[in-house]
Amino acid sequence: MKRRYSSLWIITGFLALELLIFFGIHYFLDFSIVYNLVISLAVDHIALLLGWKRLSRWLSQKETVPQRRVTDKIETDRIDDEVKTTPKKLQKQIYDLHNLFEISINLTSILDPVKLIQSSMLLIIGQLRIDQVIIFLPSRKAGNPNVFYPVYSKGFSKDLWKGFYLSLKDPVLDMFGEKVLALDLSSIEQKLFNERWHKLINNGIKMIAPIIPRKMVKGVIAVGQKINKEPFSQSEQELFSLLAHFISVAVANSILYQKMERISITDGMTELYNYRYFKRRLDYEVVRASRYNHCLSLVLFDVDYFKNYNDTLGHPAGDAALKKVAMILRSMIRKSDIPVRYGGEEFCVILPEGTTETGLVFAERLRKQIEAYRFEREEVQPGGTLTVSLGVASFPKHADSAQQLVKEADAALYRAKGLGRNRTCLASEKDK
Ligand code: GH3
Ligand code: MG
Ligand code: MG
Repeated sequence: MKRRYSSLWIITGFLALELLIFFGIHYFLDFSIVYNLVISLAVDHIALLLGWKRLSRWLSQKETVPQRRVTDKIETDRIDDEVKTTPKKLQKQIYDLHNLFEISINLTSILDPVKLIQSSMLLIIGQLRIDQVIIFLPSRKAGNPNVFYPVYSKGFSKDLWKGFYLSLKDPVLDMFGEKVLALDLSSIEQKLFNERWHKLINNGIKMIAPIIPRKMVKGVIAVGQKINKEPFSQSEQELFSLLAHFISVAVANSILYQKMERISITDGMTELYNYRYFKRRLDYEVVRASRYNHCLSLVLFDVDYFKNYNDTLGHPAGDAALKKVAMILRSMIRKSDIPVRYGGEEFCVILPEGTTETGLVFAERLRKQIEAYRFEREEVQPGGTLTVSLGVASFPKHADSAQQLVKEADAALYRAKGLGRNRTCLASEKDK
């Protein structure tokens, strides 16, 4: 019954088609295909109506010429379309890959952390076409590596993020895991947001990505909406993940470089600057003092009878005493002063812009401080206490070069030793 009705529909359609062709509508459509298709369906139905089941079965199994023409046309159109669009798509993909390759090379070549952060943020702004970005990193001042403070922000009023921070314990940051993947804040469960996240969202933040230098979240990049206000697409979210990954690698690179640089200029035992750095820095400070007509003071000192302390109490006790001397020295200097382990049990301090008087005053204060400090079993020392002898020389009063300044301070120290130790001697002008 159903079949009969559908056959009636086909015949009606066939007649309607004839009418359309008659009235010239074929001008607008490719009627040859439609016409042939309808004929084939009509033949199929007429065969069924007449009980020619074998013919009907054969017809339904076999793709008829008009049907093949339709599928062929669709396929040809698809191939045509692909031929037209594929080179453009490939060109864009090659361009994007080249672009990303350059970004990665440029970022990893920046070793200065401040420049790296600035370049990273400009990169994010440019690539994602946004105008709001914040980067959160641990603050060395705060001393907690698991709390991130905004170190760079763009597109916000100046004081908006003052006192703001994100904690690694935060459940939202917990979602990052070990992989650098950007998160769309709209896809995160509302109940995970505390008031800090509400502040971020209310100020336009849409996506966040972690900075993971070595499997540990060491910072967060947060971005606002796109300039054209459209939502981020899946590929833009992936791009953000990729950029955050590059930034993470560059940050790891820069941290490693900083560490290597610090190690290369630091004495491992006392954590004061080493002799290599001292030489370089003294040359620089002397040139600077000479250019700006400043003074510069150098204090050189040596532990008295240290061989005795070492031999009596053993090398580890000697090491511990040297560390204590370094600690006392560090506690007494200003930020601009340069404390150095000159070698063995000898130390020195460069006091930039220090006059002869400031050098002398500092040396005496240091001597008294060390004398007063209760070192482990210092009673074994000849005078009953562990002491130091010091020599002070200043530029330009006692020397006109870095080399001569060291020589003069050393000569003064030698004099202090000769005069009985535990004292400070000043380089004499006539020695110049
Ligand atoms: P002076 O008062 O003339 O300076 O006598 P001194 O015994 O301090 O001088 P000397 O040069 O005879 O001995 C220095 C000693 O310092 C010898 C060495 O064993 C010890 N020393 C040097 N560097 C280190 C170190 O890193 N650790 C320890 N424990 N001892 C050190
Ligand atoms: Mg000594
Ligand atoms: Mg010595």
